[in-house]
Amino acid sequence: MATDAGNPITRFPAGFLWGVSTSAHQIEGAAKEREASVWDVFTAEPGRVKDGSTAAVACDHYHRYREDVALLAGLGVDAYRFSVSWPRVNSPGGLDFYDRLVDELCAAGVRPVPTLFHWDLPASLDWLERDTAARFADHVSVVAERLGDRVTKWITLNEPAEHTLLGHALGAHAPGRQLLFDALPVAHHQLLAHGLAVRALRAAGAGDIGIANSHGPTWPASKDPADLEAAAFYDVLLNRLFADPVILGAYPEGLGELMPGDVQADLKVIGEPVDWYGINYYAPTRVGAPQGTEIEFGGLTLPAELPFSVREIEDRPVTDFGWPVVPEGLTELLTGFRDRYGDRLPPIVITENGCSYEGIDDQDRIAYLDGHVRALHAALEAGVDVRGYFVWSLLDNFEWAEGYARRFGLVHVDFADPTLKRTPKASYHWFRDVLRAQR
Ligand code: GBH
Repeated sequence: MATDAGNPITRFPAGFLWGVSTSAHQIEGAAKEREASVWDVFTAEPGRVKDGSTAAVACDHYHRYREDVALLAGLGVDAYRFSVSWPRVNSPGGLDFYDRLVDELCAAGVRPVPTLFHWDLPASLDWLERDTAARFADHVSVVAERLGDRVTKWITLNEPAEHTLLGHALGAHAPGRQLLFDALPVAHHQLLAHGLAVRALRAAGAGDIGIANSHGPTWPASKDPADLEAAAFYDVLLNRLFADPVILGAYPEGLGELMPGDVQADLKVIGEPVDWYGINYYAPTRVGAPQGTEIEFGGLTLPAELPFSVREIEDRPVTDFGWPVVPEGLTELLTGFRDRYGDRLPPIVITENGCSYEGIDDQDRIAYLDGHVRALHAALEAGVDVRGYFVWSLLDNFEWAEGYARRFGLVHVDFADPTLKRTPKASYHWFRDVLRAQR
């Protein structure tokens, strides 16, 4: 792949927040020391996770967090985005773990940025139930009360879009439901949970609040009206359905009517102002008119009855996951957000960006990240207010339905080794040098 790697990356504004991200279920392990989540239940069902693995041990971060914080300190990041496991917080001693982690981070000079929900819902709860949103607000208050003296930057939810789509519409993720459009209440209840969490955090005096939403440009398969219409619909479902209510306090036209409850009243909660808006970016999606057949795509089976079809993006390198590498898609996405939301758009933080490749000398990951950091700078130059960038991920980890087969880490984890040996990859050293040059 052609890259500018080698030429230094332009300076970002002073105070720009550089970080890396992880999530609890994907790294912590110590599953016996907490309640079960929907992911434990799902993983136990045969055939759900491709390599048959579980996250019972994962990176054993729960016991090895000191070593991982040392890796963060060595990397020189400003901030670390991790998630707080709700089932762990519900369990005796669970909050103590996050208390220790936050202390360790603060001592290392790394700013803690917790996500309060990253897909590991307590197994006793269900996003089809409206009450789950209220339960979430209670969880948030408990965590904020305990950590709020040291944590000043918070993320409510991770990617309610993917949790709705993969978990409840297509059944590829926990809890494994295939409701297609009947999954829409799951989106609404998570968005309501977000709004209630913002209120709970404000009530606790917590500082800087955002969300981490999954977004990417939708590229129509052609200029044919049927393709344009299908692509516009996909864009509404994956992008606007989750951005509009948070940023504008409104659903895209036609969708509010499909949601449960007193939607207008709920939108007042959902549209509670945030301090910043987090975007997880991986790749654009090429979308065309339905083709009347099932589609195998990116490890998913998309049913024939969907009103769109997802197509390959050709002429692009792909990661080991098969996702196309399109750095300028990030610039396009961000300028598109600025154009769509204008003055209503809060400052943006890229809360995830990364790729899966094998190997410790991971030059392909360096090329991917280098291209995306440059594309981010191009968005800044185009006038988009971007305040931070987090790489997914610090460690190789449990990649959901793919198990341990996909490696996103800057640090390699040897899952065959009982000590789960961590080895910084070439990309770790590359990112450390990028950060040093920014100081
Ligand atoms: C995130 O989800 C999650 O927050 C994180 O937990 C996870 O480990 C990480 O990403 C890596 O997967 O086939 O080119 O159209 C990302 C959700 C859904 C983003 C699929 C990319 C399709 C890419 N992803 N999507 S493509």
